[in-house]
Amino acid sequence: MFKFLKELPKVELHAHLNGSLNTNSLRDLAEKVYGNTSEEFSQLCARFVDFEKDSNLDKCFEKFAFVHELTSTAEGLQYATELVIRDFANDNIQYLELRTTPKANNNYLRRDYLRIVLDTIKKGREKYPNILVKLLPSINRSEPVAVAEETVALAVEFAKTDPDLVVGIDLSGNPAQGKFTDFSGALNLARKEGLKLVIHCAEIDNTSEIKEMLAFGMSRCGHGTYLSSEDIAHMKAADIPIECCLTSNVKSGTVSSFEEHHLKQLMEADAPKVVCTDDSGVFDTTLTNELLLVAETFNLTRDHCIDLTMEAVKHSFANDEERQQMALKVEHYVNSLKSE
Ligand code: 6MZ
Repeated sequence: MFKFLKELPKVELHAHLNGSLNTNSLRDLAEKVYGNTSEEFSQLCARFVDFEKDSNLDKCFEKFAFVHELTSTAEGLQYATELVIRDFANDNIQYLELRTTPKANNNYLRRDYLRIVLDTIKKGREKYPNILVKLLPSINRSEPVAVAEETVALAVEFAKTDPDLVVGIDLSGNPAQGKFTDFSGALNLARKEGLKLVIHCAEIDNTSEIKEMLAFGMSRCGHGTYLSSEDIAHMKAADIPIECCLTSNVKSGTVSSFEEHHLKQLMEADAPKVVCTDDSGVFDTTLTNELLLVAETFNLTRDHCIDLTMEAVKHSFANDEERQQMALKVEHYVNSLKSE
């Protein structure tokens, strides 16, 4: 099963740039930023190992802050983007929707941040021709609304020049912080301008916010851990897929075990769902591993895994032609196995 899943041309729809740097890539990056003999480099490596011990949602956010230090220069950000694309390409991801929160510091403005990431994605097309990458700028709900407004304005502007590359807006960040309704104005503007919305919804138990988010609407739902059966029926009727990230949810403590993951409920209800990594670096996983985990936990066959991949093709923000190409790649792969 591992070989079958590894070689399957997969589709990743929920991946945060700074969360997708695995330990090796972080080492490569730290070496590039600080040089491997510097004191900073040894200190960074020691801190990283420390994060592995035990984990909860707050610890994950500390880990993001740590990774952000390494991508706080233009060179670091550019190299990180390249490494992330490389790692997804090596896992045979044929299509990747990457999300990232534009940041501003002494080295770059939010506009520069997006430009660097977009340029690196474009340059990566030559080096990694088998992976098609799109970008969704993220709003961090723990930052001020003015930052969200700036992010939306930039996303709209960049989408005008690169409509096939900047395809949507993500709302993420620590779900225990910030208030959804504060961001609905900015999100609405993005939607009016034709951007798709992916919203981290029901990652933690917050009934009133879940109601607000579902009433507001979205193209895809991040996590959906605490959706009720009625909410799931609503998602099914509205054809809104739930992006399921098993390792992330279990390691960050929002789901108690793989067996109890809500993906089971979604499959039983025949509700739309996609399997994703979330933060493959922070949670030390890959999409191959996630699909294997799903297959082993819920006794899925190869055909089920293909169906899950085709569901991801359907719910991607690729255009019709790109989706057709993606489906064809999966079909060719399946046919090549039959003739073996
Ligand atoms: C909510 C998350 C997340 O944007 O710096 N992020 N937000 N829930 C999660 N589940 C664990 N995982 C990642 O990537 C890292 C940022 O993505 C969001 C957080 O805002 C985190 O700081 P970027 O590339």
